[in-house]
Amino acid sequence: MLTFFSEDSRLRRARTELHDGALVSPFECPERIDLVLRHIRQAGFEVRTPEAYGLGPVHAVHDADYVSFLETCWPSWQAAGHEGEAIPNIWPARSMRSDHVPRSVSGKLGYYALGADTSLCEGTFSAAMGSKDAALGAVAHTLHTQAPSFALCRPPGHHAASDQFGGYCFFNNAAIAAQYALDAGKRRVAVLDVDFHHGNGTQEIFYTRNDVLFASLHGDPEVTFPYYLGYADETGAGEGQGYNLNFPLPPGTSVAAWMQALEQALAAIQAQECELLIVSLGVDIFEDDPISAFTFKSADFIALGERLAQAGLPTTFLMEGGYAVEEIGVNVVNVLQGFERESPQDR
Ligand code: OKP
Ligand code: ZN
Repeated sequence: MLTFFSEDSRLRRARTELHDGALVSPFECPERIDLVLRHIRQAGFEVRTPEAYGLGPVHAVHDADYVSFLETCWPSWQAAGHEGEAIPNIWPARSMRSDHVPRSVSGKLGYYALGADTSLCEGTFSAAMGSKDAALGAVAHTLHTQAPSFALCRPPGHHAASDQFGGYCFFNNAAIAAQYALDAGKRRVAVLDVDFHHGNGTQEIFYTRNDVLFASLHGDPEVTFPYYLGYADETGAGEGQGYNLNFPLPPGTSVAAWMQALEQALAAIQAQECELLIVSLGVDIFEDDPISAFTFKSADFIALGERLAQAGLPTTFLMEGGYAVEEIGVNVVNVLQGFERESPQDR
């Protein structure tokens, strides 16, 4: 499967993640790229560098002030004389005002952050630009050829909301790609999010719209990050009513139960006449993922790819989570090869 990847994705090399009360080396590290690329190359997939699409497609789904903040945060943080990486530690929580963006970089940081797990550092903005370019290159390829494509996006995107970063995400690659497809003439796009964590950002961006159907299978937010979104009763609002589908599942959910939820998600995608399928492909549903709690074995990812192909839609896969264990490469390629094997033109 044709793969899109920008070397700029390597430019983010954060040293710190606030995890379980300690500053640790981030789970979302550039080595993840090599783990996946090695298996992509072994599978014989061509890897293509995307063109630079600039900020136009970013502004189509993200707030302009948020985008400027991401671009200027690191130099401002350094100019303020701070020694560590930029980590928010105060937010406009419920008891305070959220209608005013403070002038100070520390105040802006909390305003534009979802949490404290994601440090901003040198190269973060450039890496986020490369990541969304990969997504755009892949979706443009699928739009032009109907052929499936894979974007090795890094950093991931699905937690990034219209004006907030966090959960290792800055630009919402899936939302940017979906909007690009709509702007290119598609009438309705499905975003299917199979990452272990709920795609709160993608949900937020499209919550009141019916031109993007968002369906997500994920760890129950009662006990799983991001905790404050991803419940089953979030079904969309206004014109978007019925176009948001959450399948929260308990930690330890069997692959069989997970595949049953997938059947329901795919049935909705089929019923709503979606013209393109964007898969937010997190392989952190793997049994040995260090920060997740589902039970996929490597072979199960082949079955996932096969089932997605049976939906019969032009499909773009975007990399989301899946952390530094050797198997992330195998698991990604298993999905893509399962998909190719089951695709109509190959039958
Ligand atoms: C990003 B993606 C560990 C708790 C969770 C954030 C998880 C972000 C996952 N300290 N931290 O959805 O894979
Ligand atoms: Zn995840």
